[in-house]
Amino acid sequence: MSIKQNFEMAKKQYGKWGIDVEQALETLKQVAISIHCWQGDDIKGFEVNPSELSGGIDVTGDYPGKARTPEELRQDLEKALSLIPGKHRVNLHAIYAETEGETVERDRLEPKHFKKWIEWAKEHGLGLDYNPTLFSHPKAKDGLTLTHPDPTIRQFWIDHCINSRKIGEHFGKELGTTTLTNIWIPDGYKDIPSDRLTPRKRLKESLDEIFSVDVDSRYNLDAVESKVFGIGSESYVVGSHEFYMGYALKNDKLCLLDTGHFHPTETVSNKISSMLLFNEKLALHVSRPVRWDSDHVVTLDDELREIALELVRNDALDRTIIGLDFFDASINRVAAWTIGTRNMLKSLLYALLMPNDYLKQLQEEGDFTRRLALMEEFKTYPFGQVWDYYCQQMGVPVQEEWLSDIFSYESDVLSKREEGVSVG
Ligand code: RNT
Ligand code: ZN
Repeated sequence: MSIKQNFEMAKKQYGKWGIDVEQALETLKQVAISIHCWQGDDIKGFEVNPSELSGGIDVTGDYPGKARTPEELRQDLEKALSLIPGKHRVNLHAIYAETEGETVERDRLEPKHFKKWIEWAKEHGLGLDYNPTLFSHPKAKDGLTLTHPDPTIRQFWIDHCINSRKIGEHFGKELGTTTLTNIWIPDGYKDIPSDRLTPRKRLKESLDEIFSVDVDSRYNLDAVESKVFGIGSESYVVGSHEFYMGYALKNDKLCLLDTGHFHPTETVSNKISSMLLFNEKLALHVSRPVRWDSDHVVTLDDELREIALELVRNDALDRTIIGLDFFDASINRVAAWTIGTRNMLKSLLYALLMPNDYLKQLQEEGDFTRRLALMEEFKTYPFGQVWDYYCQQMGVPVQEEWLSDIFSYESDVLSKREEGVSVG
């Protein structure tokens, strides 16, 4: 049977439940995922004198072929994007600036250092998102940035965050689509603090200063990303969830929830509805924690589907900025992007093909038997056939066909990178 015939059969099955499959695909088409550029080069960036990765995050593996230059990174992103249905966004970090060999300190970065990224984004119809980089730097060596006791170090990072917001605003203006600029800091302590309050007071003050600079919210939105612990900040993280939830609510900023930044049995899916009751918009870093914030490639697991269901059921796709955040250097990096992003989209399609109104009604009526039975039965409804059809319609490879593209790209492009041509 052809993909189209399979699709027609699937459509009939969903149709029995009043589910409009064509409408679901239309909705899916409108969703832009913010794809993190840092999967392509193990969060190295292109600074003239790069520091080792720090901040309590880690990339493991040494799969050959990582991008060594902005050109290579963009080429790899293009490859991944050609295997993912839809129009998406690319999420940059400050360390991906292009300064043409000149050392530009992070507190001196300007929009012009992202000229090529903007041109590229325009050419490919992509939106851009942005992050100041408050790690992998001599001034972040002791694990403190915006909360450092030394005011000159704090000021350096405050200035960096301010120029980041301006860079975000510039992206938004140039590309005609609002940029999300997200602040994540590693600050915390390995061991039990004797004072939890003072660093948090300082973080509040630093953020107030950063946000006191006017940036047009039509072009740039600000988010703050919390965390529960990191390597070297096991006992205390200044920017905890409660801290940022309070800060964001009071100051009209977005909270960014990273799915790896909570206790292992705490789920982001269960937070979305509460967050959306009190916040106009929400930002996500969809990742996959394995025992800890390990940033594994996103798979189509229960929690991913549950997140997608929350976004769909609560009509929150327009109010949520879905970003990805994983870094795996033990597999082909372009494949990592492809797998993770396709999974994010698959989970949304899965959620769009559920009889969500009826399931809500069953709960209201107290019919928990039917609620459970249907939620389980729908897990094996033919959503894969709808996904295949969608991929075909969108001009990207169907099922695992994309793997052969990846492996030809690996032999034609990625493997050549190891042949000693040293760059940068
Ligand atoms: C770290 C945060 C943060 C980073 C990126 C590189 O724990 O999740 O989002 O992963 O900014
Ligand atoms: Zn994150």
